[in-house]
Amino acid sequence: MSPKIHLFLAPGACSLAPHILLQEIGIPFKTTTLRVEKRFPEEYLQLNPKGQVPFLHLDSETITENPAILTAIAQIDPSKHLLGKTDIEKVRCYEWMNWISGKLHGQAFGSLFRPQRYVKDEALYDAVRERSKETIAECYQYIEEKLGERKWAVGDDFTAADAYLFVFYRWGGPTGFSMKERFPNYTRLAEQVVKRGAVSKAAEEEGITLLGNKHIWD
Ligand SMILES: N[C@@H](CCC(=O)N[C@@H](CS)C(=O)NCC(=O)O)C(=O)O
Repeated sequence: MSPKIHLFLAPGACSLAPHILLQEIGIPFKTTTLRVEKRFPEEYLQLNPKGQVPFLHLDSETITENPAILTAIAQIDPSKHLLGKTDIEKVRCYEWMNWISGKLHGQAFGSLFRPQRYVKDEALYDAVRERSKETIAECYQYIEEKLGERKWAVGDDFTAADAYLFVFYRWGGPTGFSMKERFPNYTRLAEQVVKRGAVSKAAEEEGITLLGNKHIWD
């Protein structure tokens, strides 16, 4: 019997990665769209006290944190190999997901969009944002070099790591980075990702453009 699945997301947010994975699996699921750009809606705090999207209801479980959510979704249909095909590919997938969640999202973009997490004094926000841009550039360069000539981030096929990397590729243009010119390997990966039917479906449902600059909220 299929599990009962309900994803809480915000358009174009990091929740796009689990949304893509659910579409890849192709079993029925429900979504609820929340707006989080200003403040996470208070009435949903009882469902996720962390006050963030994504969170996933999987039968009677509530799951938070992208690497955990992506894992839970991938486990629903192991035949899709969304965490890779071999043990070492799985390890590499976790290596990507943890780094994306902690460094690229939490630290780099987190300090750009929400400098108040890092300093109390509003007068210092711009200085924090400036440093964030440098950290984002360093992260993008790391991705660029780590990808090299590879078609996909892990192994020889699409995995959760690609969906998750794609989210932050989308955020690059609107943040002021010339993604195509500066990061051709990352661009190649993003262009592969957008060709997938599952990705178009997720984007259509969220009302976002895939490589445009609408909706990049953190
Ligand atoms: N560590 C969390 C981060 C989730 C996160 O930062 N979500 C953003 C959207 S991309 C959010 O809900 N921001 C609202 C807020 O922090 O108030 C994860 O990986 O799932």
